[in-house]
Amino acid sequence: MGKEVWYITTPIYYPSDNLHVGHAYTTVAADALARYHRLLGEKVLFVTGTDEHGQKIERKASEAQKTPQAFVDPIVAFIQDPLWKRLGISYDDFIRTTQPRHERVVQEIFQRLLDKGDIYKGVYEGWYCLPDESYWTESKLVDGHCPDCGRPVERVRQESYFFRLSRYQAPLREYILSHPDFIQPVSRRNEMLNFIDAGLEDLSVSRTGIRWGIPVPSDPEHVIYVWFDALTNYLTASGYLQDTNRFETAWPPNVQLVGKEIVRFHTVIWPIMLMALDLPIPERVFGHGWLLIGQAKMGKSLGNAVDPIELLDRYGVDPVRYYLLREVPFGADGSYTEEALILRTNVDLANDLGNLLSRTTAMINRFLDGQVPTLNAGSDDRVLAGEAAQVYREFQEAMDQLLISDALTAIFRLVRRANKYIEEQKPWDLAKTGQTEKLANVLYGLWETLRIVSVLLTPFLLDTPDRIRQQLGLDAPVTNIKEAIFGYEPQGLGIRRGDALFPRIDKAGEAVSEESAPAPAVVEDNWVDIADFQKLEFRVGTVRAAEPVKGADRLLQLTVFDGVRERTIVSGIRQHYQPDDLVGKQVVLVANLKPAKLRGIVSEGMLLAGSQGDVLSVVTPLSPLPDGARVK
Ligand code: ME8
Repeated sequence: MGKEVWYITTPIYYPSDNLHVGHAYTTVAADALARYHRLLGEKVLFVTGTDEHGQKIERKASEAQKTPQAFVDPIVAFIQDPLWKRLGISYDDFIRTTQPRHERVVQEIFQRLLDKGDIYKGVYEGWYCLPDESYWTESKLVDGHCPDCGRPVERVRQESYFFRLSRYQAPLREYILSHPDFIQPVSRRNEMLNFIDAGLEDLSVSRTGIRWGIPVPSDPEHVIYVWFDALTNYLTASGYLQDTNRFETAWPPNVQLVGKEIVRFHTVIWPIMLMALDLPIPERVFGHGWLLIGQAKMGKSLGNAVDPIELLDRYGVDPVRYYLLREVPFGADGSYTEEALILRTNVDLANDLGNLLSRTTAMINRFLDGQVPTLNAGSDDRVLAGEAAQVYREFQEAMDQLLISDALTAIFRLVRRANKYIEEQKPWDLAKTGQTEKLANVLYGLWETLRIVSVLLTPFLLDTPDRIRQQLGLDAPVTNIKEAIFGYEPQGLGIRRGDALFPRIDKAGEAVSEESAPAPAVVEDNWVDIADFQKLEFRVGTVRAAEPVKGADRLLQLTVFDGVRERTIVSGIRQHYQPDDLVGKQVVLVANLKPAKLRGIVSEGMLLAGSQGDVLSVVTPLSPLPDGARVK
């Protein structure tokens, strides 16, 4: 027996509150990697779960006047279903640190290290950061606050058990240097080496005075430190001390995904625990970046957390998964915005991918009676075959390095190449001029590209690959990544055109129905000539008077001086401005708009204003300009 299972973990999350999009980010990424490895034909163990002990949960529960267990149970149930269920998280095991299987393992490990002398009893005097559940010495504090999160720390002085980190400082350093893949990305590796070189002090691994945790077996007044408890979850879930077969085939983890703020726990304390237990150390700990709202980390404590369930309700699971996996290069910090999610969905999924499918199936219907052509051996057109082969290589390289966003970028490059190929080959001309053999080859290439894309997208998206395959006339779901090789022979298959793959989403987050959707066209269709733009005359003017239009609760009547004369302009901004707000302000007007009668008043022009959803703002020059100045 040996290692034959590909083992991947996420952090186990604190069920102190509902989880947010930041937690979904790590978990969806781990899920995509797990699905990818299953498609490689590997056995996979994908573990996620919840970290339920500790003082923070104890306090929250008491605020809610519940026992800690009664407090966390519904939160954990919600994480499993609907949260992870709807996001399609294909975990093989969900570990809770309150499960008896885990408590046994934590106690056993603690006792072993105590027996071995790696844990000893002493007195702890120092500082504790409650939100991070981490200990700090005076010298590490920054202005008296936690050096990690900047929040206030609490003074602690008590009898405590200590874990002899200091004994392992040199071996850990040596291990990190001789295993360049252990800590990724490289920047975090350097950070950790610096941290270690500053000196490792023995770590307090027990607390008295709190009850919500796993007791030290030989001294139950002491509760085991929550991070010692939490890190052990990876051992418990692999079957350590319980299921030898499971453990020996799975250990050590191939990839442990964590957010960058907990890399230190996972690359200092954790490997030292394993060294002390004589166990192999994980292959890779990957510390990814943060999703930010503006400049700040999205998080529970800052009150800027975005609820993933709301996004799922609004956009559906595949756009949400796609956005999380594609938007930010894995490793770096990145801004989260809903606008970017909408843009990704509209541009990549609805426009590029959706159009390729709809154009390809429409042309096979029209020109070949819906019969999927087979590959003509005589064809020397290798354009799409070559691009597909290149993309497949890049995709695999990227996935092996956990560069998930790069893998998706490669796939969508293939999609865009195929769209461009349609423009180059002009199948409609080939049909018109009777070049049937060439036409069949071109349409085969497009069909085959879409089939390959459906294979490559399988780790990332849930039902989209099958929906593509359905329209292509394929019934079987993807089972192996090797299916992404160009040259499939579609014997006797027929196209089954269906709905648009992704409806476009308008700015308010509503799916735009097909009928009212602007033609999902290439961007160039929206371009205007400079000559067209110059036909419009924008000028600066000053509002001299403003009053409501009687009987129209949206309209204001404005008198605007345009540098030459006063004009009357009727504008639909009454719900956003009081008349007095506008008097004396400069505005930009469309000066050559044909006058029109509104509610019996002749309006001689129009004001520029921007709006989105419920907000509206009239456009004004940043610094004053002479009235009549042209805006262009
Ligand atoms: O730290 N951007 O749990 P936790 C990206 N229980 N990822 C984010 C994020 C953001 N804004 N916010 C959270 C704990 N995450 C411990 C872990 S493991 C043995 C114990 C993700 O509930 C990211 O993976 O605070 C981060 O490391 C984790 O959630 C923290 O979750």
